[in-house]
Amino acid sequence: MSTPEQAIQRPISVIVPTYKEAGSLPTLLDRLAALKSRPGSAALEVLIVDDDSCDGTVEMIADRNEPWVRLIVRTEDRGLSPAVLCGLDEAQHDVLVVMDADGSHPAEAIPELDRALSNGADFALGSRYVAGGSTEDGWGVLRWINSKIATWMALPFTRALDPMSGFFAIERSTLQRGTCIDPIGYKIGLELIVKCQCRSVVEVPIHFSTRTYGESKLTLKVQLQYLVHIVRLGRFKFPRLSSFIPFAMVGASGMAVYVGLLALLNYICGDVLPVWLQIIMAVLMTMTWNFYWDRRLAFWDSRSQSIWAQYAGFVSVCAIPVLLTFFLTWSFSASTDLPLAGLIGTTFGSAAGLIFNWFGNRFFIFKSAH
Ligand SMILES: Nc1nc2c(ncn2[C@@H]2O[C@H](COP(=O)(O)OP(=O)(O)O)[C@@H](O)[C@H]2O)c(=O)[nH]1
Ligand SMILES: [Mg+2]
Repeated sequence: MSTPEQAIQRPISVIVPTYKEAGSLPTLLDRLAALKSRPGSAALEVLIVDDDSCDGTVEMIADRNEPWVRLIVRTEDRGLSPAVLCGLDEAQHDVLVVMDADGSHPAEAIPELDRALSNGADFALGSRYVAGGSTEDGWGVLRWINSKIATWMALPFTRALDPMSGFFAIERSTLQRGTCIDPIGYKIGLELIVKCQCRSVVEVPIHFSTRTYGESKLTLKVQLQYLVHIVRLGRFKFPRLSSFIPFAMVGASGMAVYVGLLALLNYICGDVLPVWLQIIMAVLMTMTWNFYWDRRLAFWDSRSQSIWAQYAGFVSVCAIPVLLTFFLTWSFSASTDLPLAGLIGTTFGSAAGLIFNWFGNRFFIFKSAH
């Protein structure tokens, strides 16, 4: 935990995104004022970045009339992450701290976060899960599980125990390393750790209090956005793997589609269509299925190119495994049911195609934009 009377060593800008936090803000500002007035403290500015809450926030800040507190009211591009980015942009000092307005984050830990940066960390996190950190009793089990799963999903990007924390500090020079910072979702801290290539992430233990006023804005929609965020971070940090894994998964789904189509075609028109034609129809439809999903999920970064040229290229690259699938299915169909023959055919065809098709498509057809 932070030492109670530690002074602020370097000028710091504290960014506080707010939405309907008029009830919580006075206490936070009092705590920040107490921190600022510690003997020997360097300058502290606070930027309240409010998304036009219309709840008295503007009047309250005006009444307090504290020159070190700046209010920015945003009316467009609302959302937590854009608000934080706006605050980071407007901040005057080189040490930047982001925290919630709701009282969950102890302002008194700010000097400790700054000290971690001074000692060489790229990123300092106020952490609930590092030794010495805690969450207030009464944190529901569901919220705890939710937080743990989210943390687990962030493991490919950071070993930090609490990367979901909205309480963090970063130096401007580190922030400026960030490329393509994408303000989707809630986890701007995780976004900055990845995009600003923060290698040394230090966690400062904090006691995370439950908010006293207002409600959490962590809705189900926000949690779904987190999944999209993780996928995007994966594409940024591990572009090849993020292409190959979906490609393999689409390939596996294609096997099921192929066998299902053969069963369906055989059931509906087995008496009128020759087997070879049923197989060709199933092969073509499966290839189109794979093309559609591969283009969306595996080769997402080259979707600006012509879809028809890509389709033609995809079909040519897949020709050998597709022919293998066709001939195996056809020859086994003489001695067994068509769907089972299809399963044998597609197993060998897909195995042959997995590496060959991926390399062919990745390097010749869907050329990466980066
Ligand atoms: N400017 C802005 N702030 C937001 C928005 N959503 C949440 N916040 C603020 O971001 C901080 C974190 O939100 P909170 O609801 O406490 O999330 P939780 O701590 O995960 O429950 C709080 O200070 C909120 O007021 C938003 O859309 N715009
Ligand atoms: Mg909060």
